[in-house]
Amino acid sequence: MTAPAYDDNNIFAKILRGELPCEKVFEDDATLVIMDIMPRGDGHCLVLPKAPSRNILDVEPDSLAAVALTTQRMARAVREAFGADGVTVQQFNESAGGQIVFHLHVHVIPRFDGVALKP
Ligand code: DGP
Repeated sequence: MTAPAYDDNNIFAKILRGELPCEKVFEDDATLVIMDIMPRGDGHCLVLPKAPSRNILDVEPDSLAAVALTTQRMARAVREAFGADGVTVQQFNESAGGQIVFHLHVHVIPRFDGVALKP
């Protein structure tokens, strides 16, 4: 099945273009990390590639590699910054896969023993 086309009117594309505000955590040539506006726990942030891709199904390898490296960097950073016991890394693809915003992003969420994520 052919993947749907990338729509550059999505919210994260607008944030990447500077048309909408965000709470920026980290940025390099290929990725941007922002705080999630609906956090499921303290320190919940999102890793975005700067290059347009809808999700894991259409992302280019270089962009995916950059996202993976930034995700690891953020997982280590939030564990340290929040004194977390663990880190949840989560990513959704297409509506059936739970995706709501159609620009690839990876959730990075600090976790604490005995503390459930907010729904
Ligand atoms: P999902 O595509 O299922 O991973 O859900 C989208 C996530 O993006 C959700 O956790 C809320 C977050 N989000 C939605 N709109 C915005 C926004 O305008 N700014 C930020 N920072 N996060 C957003």
